[in-house]
Amino acid sequence: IDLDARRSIRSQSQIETDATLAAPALDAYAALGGNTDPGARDAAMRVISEVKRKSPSKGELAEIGSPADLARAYAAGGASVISVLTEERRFGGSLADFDAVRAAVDIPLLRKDFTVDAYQIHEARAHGADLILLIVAALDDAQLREFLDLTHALGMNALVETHTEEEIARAVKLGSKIIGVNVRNLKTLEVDRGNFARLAENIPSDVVIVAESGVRDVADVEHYATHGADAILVGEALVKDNDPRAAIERFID
Ligand code: IGP
Repeated sequence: IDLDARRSIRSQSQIETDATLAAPALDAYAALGGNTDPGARDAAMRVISEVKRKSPSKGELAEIGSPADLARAYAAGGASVISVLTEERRFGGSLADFDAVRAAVDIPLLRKDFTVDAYQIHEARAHGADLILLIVAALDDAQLREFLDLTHALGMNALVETHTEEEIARAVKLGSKIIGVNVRNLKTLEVDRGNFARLAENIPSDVVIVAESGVRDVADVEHYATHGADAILVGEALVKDNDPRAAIERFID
């Protein structure tokens, strides 16, 4: 991403100011069923439904005419959080998509992008985000700690994405409250749902566990639920469905 171009349009100090002016962030941890007292948790499955136009592995997924209409269908179906991809080059997303969804629904929103600079965290908050994505594989411990602290200081939560036992150990050590286990291999882009059970075992019970990628149908949801997922993150299957509201209803039934 061209952060220098973004900074020349809206300076670092301006974005920091704008972040403080946004309406307070919603509690995505609670919306996903999280509780610092694990005994007080319910067993319901939560859905993070994603506005996703295209992907590096599949190309164009769906013609999304109105991200706002899609988001309203997601919320009506019972999604707990909506994820909006803002990465432009590979995923065809934008902050304009995010703004349209923010104006349309009042549930917590995930600004889904590759976070590599604190600027993007202030920017997410300035646009009304409640949750941001931090990918452990792309950050060292010092960055991960700095970004988590900033996210929490701005009142938001982070979805901390992992792919391996080592990454989970780092995410836990640094105090992540919401950990995503992405079963899509970063190098081959292949989905291996069988990895989820082994990985999720290593996550403590006060952390919200999100199963990411490859949810096609109710059987996949049940698979992830059986192996400890508190929530699922679903993109492709929902944007391709002509009735995404009904699809989410089936997932959380
Ligand atoms: C959704 P799927 O298979 O339901 O479309 O996957 C989500 O997990 C995927 O979009 C994703 C992603 C990411 C996209 C997971 N981590 C990081 C961009 C960046």
